[in-house]
Amino acid sequence: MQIHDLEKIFLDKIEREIKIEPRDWMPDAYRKTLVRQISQHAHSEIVGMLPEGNWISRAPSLKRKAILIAKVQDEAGHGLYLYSATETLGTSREETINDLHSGKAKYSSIFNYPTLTWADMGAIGWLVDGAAIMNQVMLCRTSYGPYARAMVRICKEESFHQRQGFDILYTLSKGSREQKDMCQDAINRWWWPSLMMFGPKDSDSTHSDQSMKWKVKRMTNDELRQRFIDMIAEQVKVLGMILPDPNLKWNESGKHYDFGEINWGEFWNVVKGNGPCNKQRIAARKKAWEEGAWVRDAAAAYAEKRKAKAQKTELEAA
Ligand code: BYC
Repeated sequence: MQIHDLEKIFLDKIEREIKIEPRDWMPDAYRKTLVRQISQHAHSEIVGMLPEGNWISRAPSLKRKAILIAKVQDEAGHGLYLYSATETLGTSREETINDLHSGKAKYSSIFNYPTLTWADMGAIGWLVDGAAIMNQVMLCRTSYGPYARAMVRICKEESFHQRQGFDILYTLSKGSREQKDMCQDAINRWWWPSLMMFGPKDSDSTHSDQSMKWKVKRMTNDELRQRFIDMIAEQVKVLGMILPDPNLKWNESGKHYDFGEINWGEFWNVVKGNGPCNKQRIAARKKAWEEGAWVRDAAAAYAEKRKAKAQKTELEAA
């Protein structure tokens, strides 16, 4: 079959909302954009375990500790589904992880900020997971089958994450003066970085146009960001707290909240590796990878042994 026939079949599937599966023909650029996005998403989940892992030993009660451990474990699971989805595109796990360690692959800017108080666990759950869900709900309908299916499962767990974050902040917001201040301080620090999670403005987004045509993305960065702001601007009222944006205002004619200018200089600085915790995060991941080498070796040796045993049994039976 000619390449243009294959491309026609591919585009026809996209048009008719038929998922593209690993064995299907796909344009190289589509494969490349998926490897880039899915692997970066996987890295975000794995690096995202670090800021919260920082508070497991300091959670204020046994119940909060158990919940936080479960959440961080869920994130490890999300990373693994997504690394597997990347592998279906013909990229090995080692390659993907090397790209993270070498700085070639990105991960979400948000995880380069420090977690200074317990209230940050609440703000991460409510705002960071909230932003992640807003983005990931649309990704449940992405055109690549393995990514879409991973997203369905991830979204279910993320909803629980967001609720637990809100619950932490709600408790603090009803507490002592000091607890209320801690809650407001965490919201102040996490609000703007959460808005940056959606990526650059549409006019500065490199990949959006093509990704929208291929239905990899179903909504643009700005559309999702606006939806998130409209949702959070209402929820913050329940906490009796405020969002740190003097320009946040309901726009009656547009039926949305107007908001202030995002500091894009800060965003690109963090993306380029100069955020408060970039170096620390990559160093922690490299250390974990090196210290986990014996586990990977042992698992590979065990798998090899089982395979040899299965082959022997098969030969004996034949
Ligand atoms: N941070 O053309 P654009 C979670 C990069 S974790 C860093 O708009 P695209 C959780 C972008 O990669 C959930 N880099 O890109 C875990 C591109 O550079 P490259 C994380 C960013 O791909 C633990 C350039 O800027 N979610 O839930 O069309 C605890 C131009 O951007 C960022 C995902 O990963 C950023 N924020 O759109 C709690 C969702 N934004 O690649 C929670 C999957 C942009 O050309 N990803 N860049 O070098 C996506 O949906 C899309 O990739 C994005 C960006 C919307 C993020």
